[in-house]
Amino acid sequence: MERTVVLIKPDGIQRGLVGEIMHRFERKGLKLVGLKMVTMTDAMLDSWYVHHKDKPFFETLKTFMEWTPVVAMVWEGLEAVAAVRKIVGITKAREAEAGSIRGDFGMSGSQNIIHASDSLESAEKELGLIFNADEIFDYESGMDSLIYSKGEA
Ligand code: FUP
Repeated sequence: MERTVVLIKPDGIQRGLVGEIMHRFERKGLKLVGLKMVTMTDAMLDSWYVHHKDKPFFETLKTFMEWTPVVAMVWEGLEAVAAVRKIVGITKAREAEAGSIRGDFGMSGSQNIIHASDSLESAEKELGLIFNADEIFDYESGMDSLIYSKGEA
């Protein structure tokens, strides 16, 4: 099973979208294995967004991400990285598919409500930046046999 990291960004918190967003992942059949609020620091964001460090929007992005705490979650499931990215939608929210979180709730390409890991490698790195080992939970979910066929997962 894959694990992927999701952040509800400060605009998602301010707009009261936390419950709505979590509901979508739950209904999909993903399993919640980590959840906390965290204030992103400059050092965390330098590492988190290292691929954007030379972009003109980098400082604005960091200021935005430090506006309020974020809600950080780890969701687990079969090919969870790709499944979660689909639910999130593309970066520029005003062009994101209707039905996706960004497509349904956003207009901006920077204040776009939510982050989701874009690969297994990113998920591992992001999980390490935010969560301690004892904040990730291994447990039996009664839902698993309803969500997946025998042997599928
Ligand atoms: P995504 O994986 O969809 O979150 O997109 P990226 O990793 O490319 O970008 C990370 C964040 O940088 C975006 F969510 C918002 C911000 N960004 C901008 O502010 N302007 C841009 O032109 C591109 C990204």
